[in-house]
Amino acid sequence: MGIVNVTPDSFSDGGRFFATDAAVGHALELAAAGAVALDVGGESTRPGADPVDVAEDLRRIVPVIGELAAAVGAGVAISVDTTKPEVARAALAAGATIVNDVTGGRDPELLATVADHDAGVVLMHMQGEPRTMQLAPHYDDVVVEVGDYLAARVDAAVVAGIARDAIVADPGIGFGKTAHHNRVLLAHLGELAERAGVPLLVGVSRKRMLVDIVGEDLDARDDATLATTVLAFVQGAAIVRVHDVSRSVAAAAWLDTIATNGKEAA
Ligand code: PMM
Repeated sequence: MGIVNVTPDSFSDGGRFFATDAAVGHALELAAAGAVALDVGGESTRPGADPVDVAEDLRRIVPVIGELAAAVGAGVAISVDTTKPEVARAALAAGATIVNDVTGGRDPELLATVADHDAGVVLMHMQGEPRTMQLAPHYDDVVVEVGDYLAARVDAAVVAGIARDAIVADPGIGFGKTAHHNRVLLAHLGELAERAGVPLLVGVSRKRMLVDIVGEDLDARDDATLATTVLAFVQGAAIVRVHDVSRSVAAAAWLDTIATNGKEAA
């Protein structure tokens, strides 16, 4: 899944893709690089970010989604990164087919909207809310708590009328978690997927946990992202959400070749 942030304050692309044309052009590059989904978001969820009102969010994302829906082939899905039912509804009407909700469908209206449109949904775990989530994250057992939360959210989505095979769960790396929590979750993706009962999506691309290891340099952050892409796939994740799609696609293909050859030789 390629990240298309249509925000002026995105920490990872410095707001360079704020203009519709630039966002569409960037998204099409990600599709050409092998993305199977393009995740379009108009509101930053990074820690401490200010909320964006519905009208501004719609101004940012609807034109981008409309243009992308007309431009990409059937093999590429358009996803909208939102927690707001009104934004989800407009995005689905404009051609998106997936809603990526970082609150895991806490708002029943958002789940009902997804169900109404026969759309897919990504349900992510977050402790607290973006403004305050990094102040004092606490878990007794992060794998059990995140896994059980995701299972409960999947059940709520199914009750709301969303098909189970249209649901993906996400442990929410960096969302109300310390570096230690993030590492424990990444090391237990298989157990998390089992607890959630649906495939997992993982987003680590360019995040703070990597900056803490390799520093701010973008190239180094993309290299470190690649390490987490490989780790995520080895641990059983189904999808990774990344900025640099071509590197992750190449790594996934190499991983596949190496692992397949290894199994055939055994
Ligand atoms: N991370 C961000 C935004 N949306 N959605 C999902 N499902 N998973 C994530 O990890 C996630 C997300 C924040 O990162 P960005 O600002 O680079 O998009």
